[in-house]
Amino acid sequence: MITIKSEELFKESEKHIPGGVNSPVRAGKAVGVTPLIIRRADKAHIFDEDGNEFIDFVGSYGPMILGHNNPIVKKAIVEALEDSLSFGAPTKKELEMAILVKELLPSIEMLRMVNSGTEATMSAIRLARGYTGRDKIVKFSGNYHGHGDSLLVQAGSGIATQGISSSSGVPNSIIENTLVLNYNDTEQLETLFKISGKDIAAVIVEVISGNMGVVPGKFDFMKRLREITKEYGVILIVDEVMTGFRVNIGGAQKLYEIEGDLICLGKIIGGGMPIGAFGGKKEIMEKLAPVGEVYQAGTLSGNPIAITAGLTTLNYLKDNPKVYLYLEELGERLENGINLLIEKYKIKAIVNRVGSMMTLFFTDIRVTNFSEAKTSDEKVFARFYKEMLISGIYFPPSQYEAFFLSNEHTMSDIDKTLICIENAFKKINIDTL
Ligand code: KE4
Repeated sequence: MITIKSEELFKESEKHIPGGVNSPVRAGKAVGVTPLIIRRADKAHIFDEDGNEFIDFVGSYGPMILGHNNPIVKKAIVEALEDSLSFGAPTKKELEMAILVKELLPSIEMLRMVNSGTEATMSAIRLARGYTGRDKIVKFSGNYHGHGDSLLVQAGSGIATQGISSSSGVPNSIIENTLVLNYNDTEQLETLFKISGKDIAAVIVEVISGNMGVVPGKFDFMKRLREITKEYGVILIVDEVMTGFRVNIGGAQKLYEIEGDLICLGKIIGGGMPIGAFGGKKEIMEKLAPVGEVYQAGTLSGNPIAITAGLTTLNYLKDNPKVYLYLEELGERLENGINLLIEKYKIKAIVNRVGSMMTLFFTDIRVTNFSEAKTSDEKVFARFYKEMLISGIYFPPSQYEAFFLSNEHTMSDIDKTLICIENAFKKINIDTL
């Protein structure tokens, strides 16, 4: 694989952009690979500046559920461009988006658009604190909710990859109000609430985690979390930035039949354009300026072009429910194929999957929380990652990220991927002999 142009361009980028990237996980530090400079993508394939072609399982870390270059989304954006890019004023499209999201996610009575998942979670935390008058928040180790100060504690995703337990630059006065529990640990949850329940403003949770790798929430844990937050008047913030419209048109809330008080959205809601959103109960949301006294704002919030991309994507998913059946078929084929290969080559690895998001952990124990995820052999993952890249398979460059499938992946893409995985397992086996 020739990567001359990528190497030259990345070397230059490192002089002008910290680490050469605009988001740390892309730097590939955890796998020891110089990032490829991507030129374009189409359907389920991505192409770098040297013309190498890959089957794409990153999908921009979630948004590209309809695949790249979707003609319907593209046409809608081109038409919207005729009316200019941004006004800084209310538009009909924002209203359409709010009504559609409320229809798809009944737990949302009112919605506020922002420009990223981080803005959504950061704003939801501030709103919960403003509504309850309490300061403490609870998150779970391995859950990542973006880079808002209160939430950069024992986070997953890029933090897990970087091995940073919390970021520098965040004052202790902020962190001391953030309590961290083990994911899926009901006993610890009960104990904390007995001691501090009445001081907690909010619990924020990924009902299906995607940022320590894919780790589904246990049903009884999530049910108890919803009950105990209600008992203590604590706002339950369900972070569906990754799972919203991904695992089901109704998100993880639908699969788990629980309703958060506030819900955070991102990724798919923007269809590939920068969008986040948060919403929930009317009585809470109306605490937001200009109605209430919790301030939150954004120059490009509800940007008409971004909304067009998101609205077109969500309407397509709503009108074509068979997309989720197809994504399940693809995911099942890939998961079953990998499990057969793990068995055949006696590889220390397990697969966690929910629908079209999945992770191959190089460990031989069940992964139900962050400490179990961290038993994975990151060196073997790095070896696996490199072998797959050389074979034309583009996975996220971290053991603690999810692979994503799209409506444009084909069964032959899956079968080709499984052949590449088999070759990688053979080489890993030789290494570990
Ligand atoms: P953004 O600010 O990156 O749009 O969203 C933050 C966020 C919030 N909540 C959840 C559950 C998320 O997964 C994310 C962002 N996810 C990571 C991928 N694990 C984004 C990739 C990156 O940081 O480059």
